[in-house]
Amino acid sequence: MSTAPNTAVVANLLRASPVVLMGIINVTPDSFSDGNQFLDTDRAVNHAGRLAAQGAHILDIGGESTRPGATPVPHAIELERVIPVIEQLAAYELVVSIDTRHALVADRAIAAGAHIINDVSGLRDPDMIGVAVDHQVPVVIMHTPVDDPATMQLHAQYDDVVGAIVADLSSRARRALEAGVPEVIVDPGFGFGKSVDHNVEIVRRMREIVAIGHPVLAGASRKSFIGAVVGAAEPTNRDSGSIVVHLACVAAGTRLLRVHDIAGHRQALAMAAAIGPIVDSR
Ligand code: HH2
Repeated sequence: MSTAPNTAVVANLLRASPVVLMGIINVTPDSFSDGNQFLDTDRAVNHAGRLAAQGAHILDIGGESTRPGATPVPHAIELERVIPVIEQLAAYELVVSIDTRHALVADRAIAAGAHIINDVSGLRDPDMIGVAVDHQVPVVIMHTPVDDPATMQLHAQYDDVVGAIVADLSSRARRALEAGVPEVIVDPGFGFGKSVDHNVEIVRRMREIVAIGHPVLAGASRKSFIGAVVGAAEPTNRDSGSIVVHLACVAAGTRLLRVHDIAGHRQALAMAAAIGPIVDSR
């Protein structure tokens, strides 16, 4: 099945809502928080439906864990995991993103009904930009110092972490737009080749990433730096810390959040909105 391209899918979501929530569905045996919970297609589809009912605007389907130390998954396995889920979700009016570093997987996922490419490698696969241009789909470009989850924490060394992220995302975004990608979202890549202090500094200086001028996505949900700060070893016990990080990002102008706990984030954002404007657009 293929869908008509909607080149402004993210712009439309951003027009309709001050903050766009992307719900995480990892169809993997080994993701750090929900590994093995949604490896079964029906379970993954049901979870996606639950997140959509709770208010997720985008459902992010991934078939390869990229947690620190993870080993790569063959493309065939990644496809086996994600395609049946995307095909089922395509039957509903849901916006789906494919969380992959691989152009082949992105291409097949879009043909199956996905609308957005979410690439934690920042479009390093030489064919990825071509896939986005051919299908006219938006891309999320995430910062990571190297495209290698197994070793990325060895590269958590920067003179100026935010300066490095801004320079990297700016040039990758420019290249994608010049090649004809219709929409670009940038993401500082919480936890990808960053120490606890780096991640906290990114939150503190989020305005500098917003100032690049593209919509910003933050994906700190349940990550280990939150566990380190709050003393929660179990990822599912990090939702309160995740909400605080994400609200701080939103207050600095971040417009998209990639989260496990959609219901909790909806509640926090509704309360924040009742107090005052939640996205600082200065
Ligand atoms: N983080 C993960 C995966 N995809 N995409 C974006 N844009 N930003 C992120 O920060 C991001 C991402 C890693 O988290 P998760 O999918 O929950 O775990 P795992 O990699 O173990 O599957």
